[in-house]
Amino acid sequence: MDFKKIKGFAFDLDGVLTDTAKFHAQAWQELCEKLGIQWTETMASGTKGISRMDSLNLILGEANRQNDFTIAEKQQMAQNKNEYYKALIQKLTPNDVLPGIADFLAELKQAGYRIALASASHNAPVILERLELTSFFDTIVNPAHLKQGKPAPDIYLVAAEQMNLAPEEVIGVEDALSGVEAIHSAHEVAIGVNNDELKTIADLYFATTADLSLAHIEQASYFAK
Ligand code: B16
Ligand code: MG
Repeated sequence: MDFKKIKGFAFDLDGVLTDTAKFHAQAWQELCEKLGIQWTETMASGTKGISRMDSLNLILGEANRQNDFTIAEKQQMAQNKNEYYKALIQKLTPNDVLPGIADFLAELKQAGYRIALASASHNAPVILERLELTSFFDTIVNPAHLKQGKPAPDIYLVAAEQMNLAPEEVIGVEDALSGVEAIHSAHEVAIGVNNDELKTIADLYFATTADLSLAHIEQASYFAK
């Protein structure tokens, strides 16, 4: 990768800016209990980064219950899960921002990089507000306007477009496999964080968000493919 080409960063939210995965999991588990479905590790990792309805379909598929419900029933179930989730994220405060993220965003802003949010979550604007991070972002992609969710490239292509940049000028930062796949399909550079699975898949990998800095990224970029 050519670090000098980079002019903007697109951030995933859940798992990168804050750890809302635990709240998503808690809300899905609440729904699963009502349906008599056992929550599994495959469900926990598979639902990361993908949309609410794709997550529900994955859970029902894993439990062999994919043909048990009508579309209207599934919509109601997804809505119920979101109500549980919305109650849980009310508890978020700036203390829930993951280590190093606020400093890294400030460094990017100071250095003149454009910053976009590329989260599949419809709750992202509320979460950014609760974390007091909204002012760092030049633009937020609205997932409701996308044809396909992650791992399709749409969200990262729109993030580049909204920053007025070519995909090659953008680094995407992700914690989920589906997200890194989306970044790569969009022909952007992928930084993986917080998920060992991404070590060999992302272009650059940092075990913790505390290590994210322009100096570290530039240094690591010399060794990247
Ligand atoms: P919502 P990200 C994703 O956010 C989550 O990782 C995923 O678990 C969730 O299903 C999806 O947002 C949709 O969220 O139900 O709030 O619209 O990782 O892309 O920031
Ligand atoms: Mg994520």
